[in-house]
Amino acid sequence: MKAFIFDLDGVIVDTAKYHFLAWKRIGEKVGFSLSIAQNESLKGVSRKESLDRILAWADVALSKEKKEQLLLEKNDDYLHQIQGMGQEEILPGVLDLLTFAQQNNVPVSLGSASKNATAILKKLQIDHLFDAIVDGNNVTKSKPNPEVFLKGAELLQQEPNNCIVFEDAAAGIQAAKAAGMISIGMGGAEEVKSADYCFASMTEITKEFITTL
Ligand code: B16
Ligand code: MG
Repeated sequence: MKAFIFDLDGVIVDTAKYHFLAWKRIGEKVGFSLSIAQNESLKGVSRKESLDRILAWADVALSKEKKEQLLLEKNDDYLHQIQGMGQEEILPGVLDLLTFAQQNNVPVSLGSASKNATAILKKLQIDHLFDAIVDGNNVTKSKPNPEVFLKGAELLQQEPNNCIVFEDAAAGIQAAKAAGMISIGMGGAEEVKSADYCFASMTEITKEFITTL
């Protein structure tokens, strides 16, 4: 049986809307209005890299100290928004797939760019369903670099071509492909159509499909 690597934001839980709001407010502080399309391209991208891209779009140069301050403000805003988050926010079909994995001895890793990933998995009460967690705290290169997924495979002691990556972002699909893994694009956005397989929701992924893979 193959191993599963799950992205977090946009695959397990829809935290993308909270990231968007927080980045939009940071953008406004430097006189910039972040569009939905621009936000889409930030999905799966690390916090620091996201700020750099926003500042480049805004054509604004800031000192290192000011950037650090904005990064803290963005994260405080985001954490405040997800404060009350619980199991009810897990996206449909996710618990089923994680349970299927556990019952069938399929190794499971998280492969997320978020530095808040472990705290979020705990809030959702599903951290015990992961054999390995690789997140923004364990990697030096942001998706589309494959580091986050390759580390996940290593921790699970799996060959990359034996791993299936569930991703909702263009940068994540590129990372999965660069890692030599099977990619499954989630959410139905145009940006993930380059994945090996695409599903609007995890409820559409049948056990037969997984077994065939
Ligand atoms: P944080 P993923 C990514 O998570 C998000 O898609 C992206 O919007 C965010 O900037 C990044 O995590 C960093 O998150 O600020 O919490 O460290 O989709 O790779 O799970
Ligand atoms: Mg994501």
